[in-house]
Amino acid sequence: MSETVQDKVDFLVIANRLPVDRKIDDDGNVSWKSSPGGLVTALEPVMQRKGGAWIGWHGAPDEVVEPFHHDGYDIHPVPLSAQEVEEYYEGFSNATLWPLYHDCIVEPVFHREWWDAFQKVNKRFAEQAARQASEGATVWVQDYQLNLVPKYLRQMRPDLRIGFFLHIPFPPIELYSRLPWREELVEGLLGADLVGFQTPGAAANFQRLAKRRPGVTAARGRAHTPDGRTVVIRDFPISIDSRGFHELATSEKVKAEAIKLREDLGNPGTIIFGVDRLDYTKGLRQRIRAVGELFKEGKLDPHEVVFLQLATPSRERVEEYKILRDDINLLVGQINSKVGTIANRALVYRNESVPREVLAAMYQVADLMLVTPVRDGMNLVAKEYIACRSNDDSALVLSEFAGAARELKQAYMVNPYDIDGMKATIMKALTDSPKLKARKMRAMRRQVFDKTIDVWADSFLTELEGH
Ligand code: GDG
Repeated sequence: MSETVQDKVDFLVIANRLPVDRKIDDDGNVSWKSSPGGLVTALEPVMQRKGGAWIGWHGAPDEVVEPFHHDGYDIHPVPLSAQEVEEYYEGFSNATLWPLYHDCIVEPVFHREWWDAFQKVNKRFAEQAARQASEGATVWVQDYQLNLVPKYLRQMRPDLRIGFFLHIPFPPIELYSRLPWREELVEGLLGADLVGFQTPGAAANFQRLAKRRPGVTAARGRAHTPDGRTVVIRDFPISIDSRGFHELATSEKVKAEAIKLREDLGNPGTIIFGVDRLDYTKGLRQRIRAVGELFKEGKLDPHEVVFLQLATPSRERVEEYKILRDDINLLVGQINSKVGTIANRALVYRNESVPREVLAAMYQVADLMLVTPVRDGMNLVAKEYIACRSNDDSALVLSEFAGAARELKQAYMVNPYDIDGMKATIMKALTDSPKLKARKMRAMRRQVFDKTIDVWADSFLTELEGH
């Protein structure tokens, strides 16, 4: 396979971010390392097989980076100015679409300048793809930041096969209709041949909207457009590299890390664990309140039980995320001042990102995993926990509002808005018989090892290429 950047390729992925991070060593040499993540793991072999290219932003504003070849495929960095990062990414993507698509948990902000930037940047991504795609190539567009790319790309290159996958939920029509640019965004997705969602409910919401467009008919997962095309609308629940996670979690390095972690936590009898990006969709306020109350009421003994919550910093320049960070700090402080012991804290809160090995060790030591989003497209953390566990005496508490709830049916389900219900379910999950817990874990493990990330990628691409 060629080591230089190819002129045209048959397979392209377009995502807001590139799958690589820049590393600069002490002598100033620059290299690019694959950023570990489910999507990259799933798509790397596909691109190597097809000779593909990945189009995305490299992460530094106001900088043009030349295309380069990386690990068997081409990388085409798309430049963004600092103002575009603010308006297209932090603004329209993360303060308009993100809250709107997550059921308006916080008020979406609508700014016309952000919309202008969103269109401009989406056009730039589409132009880059149009230049790089060979005749009849397959292009796979990822996520809400690039909602308009399918339509732009179709206009530029009608010969292409275009797929789009939305990683987050798609809201009901009543909420979606607030968006001043609702027609344009639906048209944007209808430029694709295949539009994939995490759940059938999200696909149905989109189909209902598509049907409202003039000249469009839509039923049973197919929309027919006025220009004579058929757009397939379907769910493709995303997953993880289950075997990869399992191997990592059972490696000697991670086992040693787990022993150290348990010691650092004071060797408690029970460890309850949560890990999320610090995002208001993840139900952190409700979860911390519920566990805090259980400590205060004496149902959980702080000498015996530790609740470890890792919250990875995220979108720190967006207003709602600053508010959330302050709220959580306050809540954690209040709880620990009431129930922490001199020897240890009941609630160990870490607002940082940790290496994968450390995260795997945390999954390893967690007797109970709390995944309680108020809305989530899928939630990979729930699946990672299951994949990392070899010990059956563990339990997963899962929000019914995570896409993962459709697949991990044996989890202890909660409505995160119902604090009392969540407290009761946490106690049940801690005290149920080992036999029952083992049965649940085994059923979920089968699910997670059957439906892996490569099954997801293959089923999407098979559907797209058969279009
Ligand atoms: C979006 C959708 C959908 C977290 N902290 C650390 C760390 N992580 C990793 C986890 C997991 C990933 O980040 C988070 O994935 P989620 O699925 O839980 O959530 P989002 O980031 O909101 O993802 C979601 C997903 O897209 C895929 O389609 O499931 O619904 O919102 O992989 O392990 N990884 C490391 N250190 C950390 O501190 N190494």
